[in-house]
Amino acid sequence: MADPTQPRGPGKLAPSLMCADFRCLEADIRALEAAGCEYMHFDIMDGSFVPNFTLGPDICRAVRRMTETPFDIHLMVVRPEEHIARFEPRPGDCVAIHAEACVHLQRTLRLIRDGFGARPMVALNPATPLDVLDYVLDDLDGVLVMAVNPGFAGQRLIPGAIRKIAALRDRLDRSGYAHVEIEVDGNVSPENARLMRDAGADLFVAGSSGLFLPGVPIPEAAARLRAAIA
Ligand code: S6P
Ligand code: MG
Repeated sequence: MADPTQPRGPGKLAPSLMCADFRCLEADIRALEAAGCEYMHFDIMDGSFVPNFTLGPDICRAVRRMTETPFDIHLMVVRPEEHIARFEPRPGDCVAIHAEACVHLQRTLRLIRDGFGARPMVALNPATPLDVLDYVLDDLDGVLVMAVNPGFAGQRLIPGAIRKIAALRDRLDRSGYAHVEIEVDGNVSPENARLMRDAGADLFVAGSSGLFLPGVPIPEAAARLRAAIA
């Protein structure tokens, strides 16, 4: 059980593979491994919950053959409970489901933990209040705070996200849930990552704003992000 009076561990990185260069995906993955990235983040979209399509089970399966790094599977799909098994989650992986997309939230979180041994996370759109978490805190390992509206890379931070992270950290620490991790996704540049870290985030989804930057090698970009979330 984490002690809220003690300093939190260093921030962790979850590279958003949808922003990688698919012409040389394996080379990017090797660079991300060398940079010590703690997870590989997969954005799964269904064209319904969000107006876009991205990665799917085949690419997850292919990446499994390339790396032992745990997966961070972000399901931006309606009725996620019907699709989780297709992504073959393993112990150590995170699986995030959106509170807005899931009628039976508690049951689905239990499925992730008990059915697959993975780490259940609830993802929240920018406008979704924290109260939806009140009765599922025992059933999750983390909360994924969206700093942009889900669906696309390359968007700008919604400033309320920083306040939301701070309010969530405070709420978790004061109610005996200091061990619950806060993940943040969207416009994680080094500058924004520092603000997110100061507000209480633990895990950072790094995409086109912080890690996959034109002309900047992945090791250099990762080092800048690491410095911001230390
Ligand atoms: C967005 C998705 C994210 C993006 C990531 C892109 O709906 O959930 O994981 O891939 O945010 O990063 P950036 O730096 O372009 O915002
Ligand atoms: Mg994502």
